[in-house]
Amino acid sequence: MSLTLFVTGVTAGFGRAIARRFIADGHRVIGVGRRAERLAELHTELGDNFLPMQLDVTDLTAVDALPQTLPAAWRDIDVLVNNAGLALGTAPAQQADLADWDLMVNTNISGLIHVTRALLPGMVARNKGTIVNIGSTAGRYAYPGGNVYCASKAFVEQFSLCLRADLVANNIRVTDIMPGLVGGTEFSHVRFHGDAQKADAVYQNTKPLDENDIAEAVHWVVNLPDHVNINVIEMMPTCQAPGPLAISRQANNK
Ligand code: NDP
Ligand code: 8X3
Repeated sequence: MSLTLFVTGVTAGFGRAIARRFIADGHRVIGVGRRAERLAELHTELGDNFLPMQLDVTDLTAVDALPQTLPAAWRDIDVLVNNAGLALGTAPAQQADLADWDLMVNTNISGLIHVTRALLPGMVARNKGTIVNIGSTAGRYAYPGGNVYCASKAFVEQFSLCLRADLVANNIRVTDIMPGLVGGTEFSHVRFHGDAQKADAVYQNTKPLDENDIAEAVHWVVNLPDHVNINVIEMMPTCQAPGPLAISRQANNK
């Protein structure tokens, strides 16, 4: 059976790999991103099973209007993948740029919940659907400079679990996939505002996950039998593990 997916953040990284993975299986993907030229390239590559949609998920008016603005033949969404998101900066909280904080909240939280709220009534009416939210290990394991990014991904985990609580009688599945270190995407370039040296240093001497590992996890979750819901997947490369809690050792500690 061919599925219709709505995938945010399809112009790079995980979202693009997810679109490719599902279209290779004969499914249809509505792909959302801000960069028109990337969307056009993907359309050329993937053909008419790919519907490019230039949309900024922080434009909440446009997002809220989705049920009316989607082409009629593409309105019955089977799978929503809330993937669009970003980290900005690693400054400690007392020095962080408030504009960075606001954009992370507006994208990772407000964008995600508005897209969900726009598409959910259709799923409920059809008594069918799967929502995959892309969280992060950052939502569980605090690290210096993670502040609002980590908190936004903690939101994604609890929102996902609460969606399940609301939807338990509606045959709608919800999964939060929380990857750790993933290389090969634009994530760190965005986080360090285009500083390639800082971005590359994140992955130096590691073998991180890549975007296809995440696409494979999404594919697995979606293709399980309807009665199986995976609540959360926390995935890391083998070279990464949760670390010790921070302890400040200073002679004058009180
Ligand atoms: P990339 O930066 O490679 O891709 C992010 C995608 O999101 C792009 O397609 C971008 O497209 C889109 N996007 C960003 N802001 C908006 C917006 N306002 N409206 C619409 N689309 C938007 O990142 P990744 O693929 O690595 O990350 C994808 C998700 O996974 C994010 O939520 C990230 O937080 C999360 N994650 C990433 C990890 C990693 O290590 N890479 C690990 C764990 C989680 P455009 O610029 O064209 O709008
Ligand atoms: C991305 C993983 O550890 O860089 O969500 O925050 S991390």
